[in-house]
Amino acid sequence: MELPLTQHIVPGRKPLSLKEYEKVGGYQSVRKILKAMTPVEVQTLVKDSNLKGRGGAGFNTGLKWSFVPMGPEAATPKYLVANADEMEPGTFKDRLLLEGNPHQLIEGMIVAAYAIQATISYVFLRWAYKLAAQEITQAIQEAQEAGYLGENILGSGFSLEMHLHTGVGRYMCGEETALLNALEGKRANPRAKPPFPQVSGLYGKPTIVNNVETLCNLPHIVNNGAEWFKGLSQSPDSGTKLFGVSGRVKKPGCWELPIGTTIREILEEYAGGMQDGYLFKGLLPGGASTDFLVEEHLDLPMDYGSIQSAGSRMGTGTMIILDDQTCPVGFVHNLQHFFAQESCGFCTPCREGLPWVEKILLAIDRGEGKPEHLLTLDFHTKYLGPGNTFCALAPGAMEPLQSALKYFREDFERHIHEHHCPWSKVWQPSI
Ligand code: L3W
Repeated sequence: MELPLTQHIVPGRKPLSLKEYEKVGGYQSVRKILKAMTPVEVQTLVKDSNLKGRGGAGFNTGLKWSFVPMGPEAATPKYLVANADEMEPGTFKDRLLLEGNPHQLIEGMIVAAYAIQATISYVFLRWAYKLAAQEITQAIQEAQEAGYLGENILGSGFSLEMHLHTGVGRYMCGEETALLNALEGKRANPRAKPPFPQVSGLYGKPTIVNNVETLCNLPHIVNNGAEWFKGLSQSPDSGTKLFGVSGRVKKPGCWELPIGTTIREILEEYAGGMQDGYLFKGLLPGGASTDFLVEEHLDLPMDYGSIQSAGSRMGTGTMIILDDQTCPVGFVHNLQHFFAQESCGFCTPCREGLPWVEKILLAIDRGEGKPEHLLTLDFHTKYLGPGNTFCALAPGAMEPLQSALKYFREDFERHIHEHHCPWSKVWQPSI
């Protein structure tokens, strides 16, 4: 099985230098598009490949690009931003790509920028990714010196500048419009959509924000074609995906696998199954802002449609495992603590609702819960759900809560009726 994204990444080894990367075919896609393809042909190729956004939402990448105004009357400059603000709990896939092969990201960014005719690009990097910052800085410099970035790239007439921007460590900046506000030096509140950034983004100009993993797929699609990319997958969604597993499994980690690999295969063959003495209870399939899946879902393929049909989302594809010795109330309380803390405070339901949810969960976890608390939590999963808040943060936060109330309701009830946490003598997540 070909591993396009991670084939040159060796854990613990320094990433390929520019020269080494070129030797294994690096930057060939840039030469190809600049010589032989129009921007719209690149857009069409990527649309045909059915590449979907790997940041969590799964929106068709080529389709998103096609909303950018093209032609001589289009506003300039246009911008491209790589969303490298990876802060979704349990998610560590982009880090692997950033630290492992930064030239692959730069190459993908040149392809994306050419497709939409952007002339200025940014890597918006999570503050804590210090090693990635060093690697990217060096790779940008090497690419610049070799003529892959800057004025008149490889004599094509196409120019692109690239800058590294480091965030200050807020989850909110992963939302594309909050990210753009932060890049402009403003508070990272989300903006109303529409207008979408494709039309009015950074400084009001057409802007594409793509996730790191999404961008890293582009050189391979250009080099090998849309049909090749579709053939990598075991499902109607194309390509491979970085899948991760954290929790009490034998070998937590991150692996590039065909989209459509079953959850069971990822858990048992790659993550080595549950640690001795622990049983599987449930999992969040793609970061913390997705709904729990349970035993009956383990044979589902990890693809956008299959996971959605089970009432959840593939999200970032990095699973968090809940085991039988971890209290589900404490687990969900821990997540709500994170979401409440990371709310930007701009819209009232999110600012006021998330801390209230957190407070109720803490009370239940301490054995101070009341039966009516469960109804208040049920109400909040609707009140903070899609359509009632300004962005996806609070609706995302409600996904693990609503599914925990569905699958583990008896555990919540036991806390309330027994006036203590039944897991209190075993390991508890710390906050
Ligand atoms: C034009 C339309 N463009 C959507 C574009 C939109 C964006 C992309 C996806 O959140 C999710 C969130 C997290 N015309 C369009 C359109 N677009 N409709 O498509 O948009 P959207 O709104 O569906 O999602 P989003 O706001 O980008 C992403 C979830 O991913 N997640 C992970 C998040 C991870 C981080 C991180 O680590 N930094 O944030 C996990 O599940 O909860 O639901 O480009 O412009 N009609």
